[in-house]
Amino acid sequence: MNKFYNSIQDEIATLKKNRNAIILAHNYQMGDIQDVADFTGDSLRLAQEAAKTTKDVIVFCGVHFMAETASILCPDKKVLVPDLEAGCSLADMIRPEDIREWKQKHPAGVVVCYINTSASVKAECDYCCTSSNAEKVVASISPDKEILFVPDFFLGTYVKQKTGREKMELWRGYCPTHVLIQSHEIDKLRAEHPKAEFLMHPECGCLTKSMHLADRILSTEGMVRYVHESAAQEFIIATETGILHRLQKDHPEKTFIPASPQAVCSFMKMNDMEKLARALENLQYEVKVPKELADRARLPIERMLAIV
Ligand code: CIZ
Repeated sequence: MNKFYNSIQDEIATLKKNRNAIILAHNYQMGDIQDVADFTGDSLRLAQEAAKTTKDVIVFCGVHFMAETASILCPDKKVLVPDLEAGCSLADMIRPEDIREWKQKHPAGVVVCYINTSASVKAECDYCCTSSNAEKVVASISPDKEILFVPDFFLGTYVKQKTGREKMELWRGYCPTHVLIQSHEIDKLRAEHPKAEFLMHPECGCLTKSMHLADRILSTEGMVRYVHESAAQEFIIATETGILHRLQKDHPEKTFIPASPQAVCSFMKMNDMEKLARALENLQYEVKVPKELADRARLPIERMLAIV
């Protein structure tokens, strides 16, 4: 922290004003970052907020593919990330050449990619989706079409089951954080908190075993909305633990129990207040998707937005 400021929060607020910047924080960011952000949300909501902003600079506190999505949707803005190393293991499990290879073998096939993919993978795909709209996106595709769903196997399994789709191939990618959430932990917590509602993210590795137990299978924004409307006082939350800060802040009167306290994404936690301040001070580190790539990657995102 610079000695001219009383606190790092003060420094960030002053630099943000001087830079005419907006701070966007993903639901999995650390609490102090969520608290200084202008908006906290899932990657889609944040990209939409980015697209609407009149500010000159967007500081995206999340992981790299999220900043890329913001850059694709608002090519004229300066999009910054506090730490360039904050990647996504799930997004790294699929490459553009994997999609091209599948398309060569299935020329009439359609590829649906989860938002957790790089811009270069999105550029090869037909539709993009998030965990809140994957079912609708897949359901909108003609049933005679063969689909490849990438990269999350568990979200794909859930969507395949919900849509009853037969010709749907699933890539075997997974989120290393969500696979840490185990069925036996959930069983134990449910026995200890019989009145708690159990909300599960579709990236959970134990989804196939515990799907029937979940009161709702939801994206992080879906969880935020659901808790707001539910009369329940207690919730077991099966996703990355960062979301608990937002849920607790929105509803101090309710109790939120992480399904697994170990479900912490180390990439998400690479951003911190000091790095956020330096991002604003030095306008670092810019994420800019080159125009030709951005134009191709925007297409599957726009198709998704037209459906949901
Ligand atoms: O779309 C997102 O932000 C992710 C990765 C998860 C979620 O459900 O919010």
